[in-house]
Amino acid sequence: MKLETFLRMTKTPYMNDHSGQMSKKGKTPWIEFNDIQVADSQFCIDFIKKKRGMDLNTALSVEQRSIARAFLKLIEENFYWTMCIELFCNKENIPLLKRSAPLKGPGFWLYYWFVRRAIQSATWGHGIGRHSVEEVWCIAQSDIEALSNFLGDKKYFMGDDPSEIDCSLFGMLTFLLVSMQGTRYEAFTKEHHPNLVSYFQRMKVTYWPDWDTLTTSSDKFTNDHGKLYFTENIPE
Ligand SMILES: N[C@@H](CCC(=O)N[C@@H](CS)C(=O)NCC(=O)O)C(=O)O
Repeated sequence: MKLETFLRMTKTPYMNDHSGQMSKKGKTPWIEFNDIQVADSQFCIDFIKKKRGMDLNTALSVEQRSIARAFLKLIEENFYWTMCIELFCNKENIPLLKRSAPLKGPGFWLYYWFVRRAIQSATWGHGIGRHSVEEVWCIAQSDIEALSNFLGDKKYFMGDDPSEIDCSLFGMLTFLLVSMQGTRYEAFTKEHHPNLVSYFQRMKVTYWPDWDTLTTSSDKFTNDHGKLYFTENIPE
């Protein structure tokens, strides 16, 4: 979501591949430009910025860039893991996972065991996975509060105009408000931090006018496989 929102924001034509193939680093997302492969959403963004000679952060002061960088890390290196832990390590969310898992029936339990183990191992190394699920929930609430307080009533995270951090924030809010529907994470955000919800809706309408088509026409997204996006519907 982060990378694709960036592509749309910068009107960069792109083609999706939802085959699920991981990058050489074993992660997703990654891009291929001619014969060059770039892995990691931020490296992809930096690569495209350089190739196209563009920067969404030019209007930001040095101080604002530092703040954006700090929030980027809060979103991607901290808050992201709280959501992974809540989804896969809080048994209350098993019904939600069952509805969205790629494998149904007995295959679900294999999927669940595999992903849960991967998350437990990754977060143990990170450190956050050494806390209880309830402690992680407290950390998440502080992150959501910090994001909401900094956003305030601004249109975009850093002010009146969009900048790079909006791609990451929107991506992670999609995880929070769409993929985690029905969880306490979503409920808490809706009840206590509605400005994040309005922001999410604003970003969605602006950069994803085709949201409904994309999310309702196929649960495997195979429909847009191989389709070239020119993103001409996106406003300046
Ligand atoms: N910092 C990386 C994070 C990528 C990442 O963690 N991707 C997850 C999916 S959202 C993944 O590939 N997980 C598979 C794994 O860790 O084995 C980025 O922004 O690209």
